[in-house]
Amino acid sequence: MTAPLALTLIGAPTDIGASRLGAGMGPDALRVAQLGPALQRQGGTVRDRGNLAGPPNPGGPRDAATGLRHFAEVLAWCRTTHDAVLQALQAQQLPLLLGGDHSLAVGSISAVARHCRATGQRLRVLWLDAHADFNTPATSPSGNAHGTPVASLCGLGPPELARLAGFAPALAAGQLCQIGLRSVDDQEKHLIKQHAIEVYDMRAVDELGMREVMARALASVGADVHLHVSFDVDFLDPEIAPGTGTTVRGGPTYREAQLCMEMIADTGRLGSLDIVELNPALDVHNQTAELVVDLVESLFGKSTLVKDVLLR
Ligand code: 6HN
Ligand code: MN
Ligand code: MN
Ligand code: MN
Repeated sequence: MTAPLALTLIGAPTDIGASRLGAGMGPDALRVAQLGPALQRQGGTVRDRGNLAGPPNPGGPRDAATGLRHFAEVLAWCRTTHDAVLQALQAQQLPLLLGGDHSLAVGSISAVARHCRATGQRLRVLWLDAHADFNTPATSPSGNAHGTPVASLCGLGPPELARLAGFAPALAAGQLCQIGLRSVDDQEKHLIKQHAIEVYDMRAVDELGMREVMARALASVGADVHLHVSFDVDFLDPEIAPGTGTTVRGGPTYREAQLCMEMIADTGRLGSLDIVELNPALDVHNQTAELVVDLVESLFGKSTLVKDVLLR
């Protein structure tokens, strides 16, 4: 890392896109787990701009017009998130979006795509998740917007979300890589195939190992790349990370998750991050938030390697 990192924490306290309530408490759980000081220890300067404001979650069924639950409120949160993330990027800051549920990634990644188009950087998005989040309102089994952000970013579904970057699709399929998937709806599988998304599901992690998966996922990441990581806490195995709304067993272990984060750090190209779907209402003594802070330290270069000391 050449210049010291200037990080901006952006809280988005909402569960607007989820069926279970509680992800809105995610930003404060991360603060309680000392995310800011932990990042500072990695040599960054950290500014916490506090929490964004947005509409409450009205709950209720799908809107007839959009097929999503309370679409207007989802859109309001994504717009506010987009504006805050873009502002941080334009101020040469590295934005860390503290969700909130995963629908917010339409806002953050649309902003990152817009920024990369303006600066001429190549964008690469790593989507760490148990789920593909590739439903459209037409395919969604739930009507929950947190199951649809990847489809929006690929130009599908409600145009207000798909065009948040000012152009659509915000992401070309080749810019996206999904890792850790193990719960993908049938119609999502068809969309993933149709869009030729690069996917390393848990079967791939089992067979290739996390090291080879990450080597492949990061192979194209050179000096001209802005790397965005969208980290859904349910990526992690629920045995170590119970504090999230849609757990699926059989996820990465602690060591696999650490290696994933360390290999991303090694590229030196991390430019923006979402931490989403942390739900303190489902957690035990904030352990999931503490685990996430531990992993994010590795993502920003904390090394436990003895070798690093010996080579210094
Ligand atoms: N997440 N595929 C399911 C749905 O309702 O579309 C679950 C989505 C979970 C989304 O965890 O971000
Ligand atoms: Mn997700
Ligand atoms: Mn998920
Ligand atoms: Mn989830």
